[in-house]
Amino acid sequence: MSYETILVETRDAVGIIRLNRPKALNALSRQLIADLNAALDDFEADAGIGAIVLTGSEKAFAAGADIKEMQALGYVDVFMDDFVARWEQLSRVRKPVIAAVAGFALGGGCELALMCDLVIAADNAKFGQPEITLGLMPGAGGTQRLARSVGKAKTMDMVLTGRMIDASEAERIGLVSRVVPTDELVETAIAVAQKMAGLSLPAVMMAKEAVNRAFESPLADGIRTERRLFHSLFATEDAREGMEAFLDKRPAAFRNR
Ligand code: CO8
Repeated sequence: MSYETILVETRDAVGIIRLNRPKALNALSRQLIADLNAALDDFEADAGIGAIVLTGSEKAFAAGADIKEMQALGYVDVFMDDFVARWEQLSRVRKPVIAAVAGFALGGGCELALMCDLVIAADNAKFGQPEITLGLMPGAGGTQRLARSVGKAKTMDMVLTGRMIDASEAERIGLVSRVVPTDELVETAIAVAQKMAGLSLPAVMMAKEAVNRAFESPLADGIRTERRLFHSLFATEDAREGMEAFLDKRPAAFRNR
């Protein structure tokens, strides 16, 4: 399937989505979000895909919502259309999604990265929530996911001033998992995704669900969810195989991946 604003490919069991509006630094237009959602749906439904990588170009992961499109909108337009809701589809994907971020990840671009399960950054990456400089504020989780991810001090600093942070600061504050040289970014992200895709998919999906509960529920509820999911994995053939393989000192051959 080909799209107007993204490039899609698969590498073994990994689905790769590359945002591709180079002239607008991958600004997140209505069309781009529609294309992204369609590609995510396809990978989610494809039993052969175990993990997804979302990336952009070396210059920009995404420079935010498309300001040219937004500029034409009034309150009733954005309220009735609720276009932010469509962006949230990424946060509902059940398979693991890795953001591979080089260049600018600003505004909605930073928020999109925050919806992914882990962010791998190139050493030239820059993260920011500059909406305040437009007379706006973050609208796709930038005040919420960012605060839960890096805490109040850095979130207020970024959201109230629009200050961009570089990759090393982003790693220091826990916004990104790893920083790698720019020319190794996509291959590193694909290798991490391949590692995940080689494991038991139900276990990976349940582990993702459990970690995400930590951001949505009180501790006791999160622990209970974790316990129930942990118990349920004992019903899978993959868990039998994983434990047996360890004791046999051989690699596990998971079937549900
Ligand atoms: N929207 C539309 N076009 C953009 C955007 C954008 N966000 N960012 C860059 N572009 C375009 C520029 O207009 C320019 O186009 P043209 O060549 O036609 O003039 C082209 O991309 C290249 O940009 P620059 O010439 O500005 O490149 P520089 O290298 O000089 O600067 C920057 C790069 C610093 C990234 C600069 O482009 C910039 O500041 N961009 C805007 C960043 C921004 O403010 N982002 C936040 C947008 S608001 C937002 O994301 C709200 C999300 C809330 C959720 C909403 C849900 C829908």
